[in-house]
Amino acid sequence: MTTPKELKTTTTNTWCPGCGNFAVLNGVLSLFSDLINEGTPKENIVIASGIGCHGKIVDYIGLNSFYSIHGRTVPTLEGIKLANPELTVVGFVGDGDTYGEGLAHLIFAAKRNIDISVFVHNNEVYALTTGQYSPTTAKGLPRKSTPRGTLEEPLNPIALMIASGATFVARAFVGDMRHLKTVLRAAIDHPGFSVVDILQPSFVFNNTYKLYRENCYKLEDSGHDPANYEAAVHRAHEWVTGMSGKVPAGIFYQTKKPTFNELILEDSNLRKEAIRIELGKFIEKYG
Ligand SMILES: Cc1ncc(C[n+]2csc(CCOP(=O)(O)OP(=O)(O)O)c2C)c(N)n1
Ligand SMILES: [Mg+2]
Repeated sequence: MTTPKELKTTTTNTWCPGCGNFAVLNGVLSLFSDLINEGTPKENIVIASGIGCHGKIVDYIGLNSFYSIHGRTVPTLEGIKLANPELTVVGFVGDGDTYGEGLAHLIFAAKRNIDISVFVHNNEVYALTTGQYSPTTAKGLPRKSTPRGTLEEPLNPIALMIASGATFVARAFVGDMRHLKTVLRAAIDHPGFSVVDILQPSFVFNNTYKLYRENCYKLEDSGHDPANYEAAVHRAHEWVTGMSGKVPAGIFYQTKKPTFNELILEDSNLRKEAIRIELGKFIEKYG
């Protein structure tokens, strides 16, 4: 029996008091201990992170981990999964880190449906570097780098991920731990590429706790069917950072497609078979 506490390292935690990252940490410590207790060998879970406040999470979890460079967590996860398909591979990334610096990696991982899970700590700001605007900062919101407000429209990561071919796309809010854990677990259990946009307020640089506590609703309570692509696209456009109104949370879209590892295996088996046939013909002809 492994407890969440046993999976915690003794490293001093340097997140600000009240940071939404604590909820993600506690949620995944509980989730990983569940996986281990259900039979996943501890050494078969591998985690990696990007650069930012979120990235420190790998220091606080006692599992095999890799502290990646800025925006390059997703290719790191892909390499790990390609090298050993037996592993459960999970990444913790930031909105600046992966919706900005490393966005192309995220799109192509979704496109090839590699069986990894990417958890985006979306605090809508560059927190570690003390509050510059990020790809998901609301238009017009003053930030350290944009004191009169950002001029750009925010990115809609949910719509982008569905359009990129992701087979599991969800949103969760750290203010609802039980729901957060359920969504993250469903992402890990999903065979294929899964991405969860986690609304994770930065207590110091972007305190959105009240906003999301008052406005988040659960997709599963609203009759949404995650297997319905058109409905998922519609829900994805219901809300983007800065918009007033209700914020959908839960699984937007889930479907099943062959994973990249399965395709590679099939392709190499087909190639081996083709070589075997050609070799047979050669031996028949020339003895
Ligand atoms: C290549 C590179 N560019 C820029 C930086 C500086 N830098 C460190 S963290 C960060 C932004 C982090 O924002 P986010 O990914 O949202 O993480 P958060 O701190 O909000 O969790 C930046 C720009 C860096 N470390 N490496
Ligand atoms: Mg951030």
